[in-house]
Amino acid sequence: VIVVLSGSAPEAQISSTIQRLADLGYQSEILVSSEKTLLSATTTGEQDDYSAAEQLRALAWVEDIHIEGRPFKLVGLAPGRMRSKVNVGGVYIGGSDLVVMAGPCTVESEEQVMETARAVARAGAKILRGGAYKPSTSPYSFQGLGEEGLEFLKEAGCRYGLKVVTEVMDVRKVELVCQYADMLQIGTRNMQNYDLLKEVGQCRTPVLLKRGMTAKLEEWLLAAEYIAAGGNEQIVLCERGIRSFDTYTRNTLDLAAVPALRSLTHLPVVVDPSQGTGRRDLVSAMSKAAVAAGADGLLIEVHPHPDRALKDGAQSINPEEFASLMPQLQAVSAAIRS
Ligand SMILES: [Mn+2]
Repeated sequence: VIVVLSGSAPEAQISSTIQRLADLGYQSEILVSSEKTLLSATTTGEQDDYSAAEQLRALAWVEDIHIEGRPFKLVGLAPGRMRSKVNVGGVYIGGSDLVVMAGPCTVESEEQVMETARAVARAGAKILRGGAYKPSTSPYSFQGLGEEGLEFLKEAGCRYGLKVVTEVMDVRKVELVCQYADMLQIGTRNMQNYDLLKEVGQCRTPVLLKRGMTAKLEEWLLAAEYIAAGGNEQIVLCERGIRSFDTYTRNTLDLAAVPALRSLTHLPVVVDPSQGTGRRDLVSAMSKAAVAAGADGLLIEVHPHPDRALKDGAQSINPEEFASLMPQLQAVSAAIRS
């Protein structure tokens, strides 16, 4: 831990900080004493750097605290640690093959799911996506078909040889969703719902953890750490865009996160270009860019009739567009993996 003290900190404040660090189990050393005073604090014990930092922030003269090294004991990339492959019912994410997950934003009807599943399976998708429980900004908006929607997804998956990924929003529904899904999705709004993260940590079903719309990479990885700490290390990270000042696109798709995460974690990373842009005319280009950046897979919204979709039609592509995109994705994948 590096503790930065304000420039004018007198001797008494420096020594009281050193004392406080010692009480917390840290040995410290003064690094620079010209403009600012930096204390480098190390511990040999099991102290949690985050709790120590939290307590040190209470000192008025402490300006900043940097936690060095990798706080992600389980999801962090340690020397010699192999990259994880996540097994979604026999489909491996993080291996040599690009895995495409596709389907409607929302499960609307049995026919809609079947029609989409048939089309995306034929084009080469391996996993069917679709929301049975939908988080909506307004409480009066459509909230999804619930368990009936889960049944349609499972049925479509069985019929067309696709695995199923679907969102779980409620701790009380985790067991139920596990009965239908091959992979549980944690949505952007729930990335920091720690009770839900702990609950899916108790499952043996793989988890697709979307990035919180305002989450830093560190916060995102700590959310993954929660799931892993519960015992479930089958986690795939999904970049889905972050909030920024520009409203031209729905979100700002942070593709730099893909190679950045490569150097921080062994977990596979996939990208959602649909939510990431909010515009169907940008989905194809950003899908290819994501694969070029090293993504292990994609999550793409496909609807048989995007103009009539209940939700996210503006960012959904149709089955024909999806079918013409797939060979291009394979070509990019082959180019960067060669
Ligand atoms: Mn959607």
